[in-house]
Amino acid sequence: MKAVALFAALTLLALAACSETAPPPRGEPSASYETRGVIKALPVAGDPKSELRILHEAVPQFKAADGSVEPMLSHTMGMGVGKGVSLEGLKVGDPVAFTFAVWWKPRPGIEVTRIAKLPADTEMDLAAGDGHDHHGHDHHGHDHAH
Ligand SMILES: [Cu+2]
Repeated sequence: MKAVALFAALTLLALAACSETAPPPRGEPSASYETRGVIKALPVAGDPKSELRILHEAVPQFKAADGSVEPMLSHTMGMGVGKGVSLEGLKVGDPVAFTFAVWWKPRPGIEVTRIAKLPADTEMDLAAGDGHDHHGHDHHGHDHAH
C-alpha cells in the first residue's frame, strides 16, 4: 500500500513538472522580439477584457505572417502574458525592457515572455501620446503609421 501511494505521489509530481515546462498548446512561436516601452495597462485578475498594454519602441525587424519584414512602429500594444512571467512589482508608467513572442499559426497571438523594469529615467524613442490602441492580434507594421 505504501509503495502504491508513493508511486502515485511521484506520478503527480512528474505531471506537475511536465506541465510547467510544456510549450503552449499552439506550439513554438513564429518569432520573438526584444524591445522597450512604458506600461500603459496591467491585466486585472477576474477581468478577461483587461490586458497588459505597453507603449513600445519601434521593432524594425518585425516579420509579418508571410515572413517578410514589416517594421512595427512605436505604438501601444496589447499582449498576453506568457506562462511563468511575473508582473509583480510592475505598475502603469514603469519603463520596461521586454521580449514578446509572436504566433501566426494556428491563430495569431502575442505574448510577453520576459519583462524587466528599467530605471525611471530611461530615455526611449516612443510615439507621441498613447497612439491609437491596437489589440495585439492584428499587427502589421504598415497599418498603424501615425
Ligand atoms: Cu507592437
